[in-house]
Amino acid sequence: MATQSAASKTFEATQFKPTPNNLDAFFMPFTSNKAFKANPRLFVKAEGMHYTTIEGRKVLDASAGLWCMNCGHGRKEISEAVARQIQEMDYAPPFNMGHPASFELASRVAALLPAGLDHVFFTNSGSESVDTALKIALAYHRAKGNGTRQKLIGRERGYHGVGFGGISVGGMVNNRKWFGNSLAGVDHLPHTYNVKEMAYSKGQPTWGAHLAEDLERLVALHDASNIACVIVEPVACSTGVLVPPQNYLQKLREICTKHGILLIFDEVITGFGRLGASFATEYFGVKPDLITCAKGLTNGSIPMGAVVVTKEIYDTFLDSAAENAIELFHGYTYSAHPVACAAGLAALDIYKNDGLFDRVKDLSPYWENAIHSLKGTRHVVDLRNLGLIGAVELEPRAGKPGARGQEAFIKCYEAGVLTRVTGDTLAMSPPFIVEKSQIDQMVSTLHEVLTKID
Ligand code: PXG
Repeated sequence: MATQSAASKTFEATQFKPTPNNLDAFFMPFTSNKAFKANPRLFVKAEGMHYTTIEGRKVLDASAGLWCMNCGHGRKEISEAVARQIQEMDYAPPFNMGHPASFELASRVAALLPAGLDHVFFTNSGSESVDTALKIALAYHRAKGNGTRQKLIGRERGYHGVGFGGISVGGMVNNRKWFGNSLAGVDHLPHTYNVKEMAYSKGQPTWGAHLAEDLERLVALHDASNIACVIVEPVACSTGVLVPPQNYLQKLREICTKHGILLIFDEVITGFGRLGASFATEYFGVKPDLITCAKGLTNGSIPMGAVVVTKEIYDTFLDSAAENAIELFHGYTYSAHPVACAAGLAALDIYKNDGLFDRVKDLSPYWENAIHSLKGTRHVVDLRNLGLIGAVELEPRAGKPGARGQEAFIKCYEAGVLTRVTGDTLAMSPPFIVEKSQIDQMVSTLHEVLTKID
């Protein structure tokens, strides 16, 4: 007893001691904590196309935050909807209970997708969407009496978030190698990038559709009766923007259908207009069985993700469960959080009212030309684009992969443009409200920076 009260006294004392106002305690994600804390970059305000730094400097947002602020920053329609909802009802349990906005948002998301992709499960992030989709794929096959279909197929260089499911099907080595063996029962398709065959392709490369046929090799190896699903990003963004070769996704669809394998499109980035269509499925004319999304769903303002499944998948769960039984043993405390739903509904209104998906379509040719105007710039070895996505691939410094990319990223930020960097690739994905003059500013800043750095 005596030691216990001594311990709780110490705890009380530490609870109320003044906290130092420094950068130490926050263990930052996907960041060099040491480098950042030695030279911090802090944003304090965001409006339209710009961030304001703590020093009061304006920075043009060429990356839509982290590919999520599609409508631009500071949208009053969203902040007002969020404020209204949190005052009206701050939370409602999603298990066994409901609230109207969740049903409305599900219908509105389904309405953006091709007929048949019409049932929506809510999550709180892209990573949760991916793990949810993989679990639905496994449970679907089991509900159909095909419980041996357990193998998950991802792709090299794929990024599917950071859950154990996502890193298992993902194919970026640093995101996997630290964390043990991850899930068993996973295999990977080859990635689709080949600089010799496709450097400087505008839009989709003409070479590479045959790479989808590798799925036949995996079917021959594992047997279709053991394979649950294939998950790919229609455009692999985090790995440095790999645009799918013409006809590649169509081929993948055909092979999946032939073997009864579910096809999952991870549209966490491509969903909600990034390509100039509501989703990549519409843009490419290829219909998967499941779609994961997040980011643009709420314009990045409140964390939220979703998984959309076909009527066939949904009906399978409902038809195979006993009366009054739970059909899917999966869900989150914050699935369909009312405040996130309010943000989602407001974001969908903005996309519609401002015609933002069409704006992306209209701006895409200008964007393509702007990106490709960097051909011949010092250090540039490839340029890639689709919709409002662009990538500038730099030649790595000898023996120091990633160093040139990181320096270019920092110098662009110092020159007033926020890009994204992965290895030696700089990616850009501006909000859809971007003006042509701002696209010019992004490209000229990159040109200047690359001309100056070693
Ligand atoms: N799938 C895809 C295709 C993604 O791009 C996730 C899943 C995971 O989402 P969450 O919400 O759990 O982070 C993503 C996320 C970058 C970058 O700069 C990309 C993402 C996240 C952060 C940075 O490339 N994509």
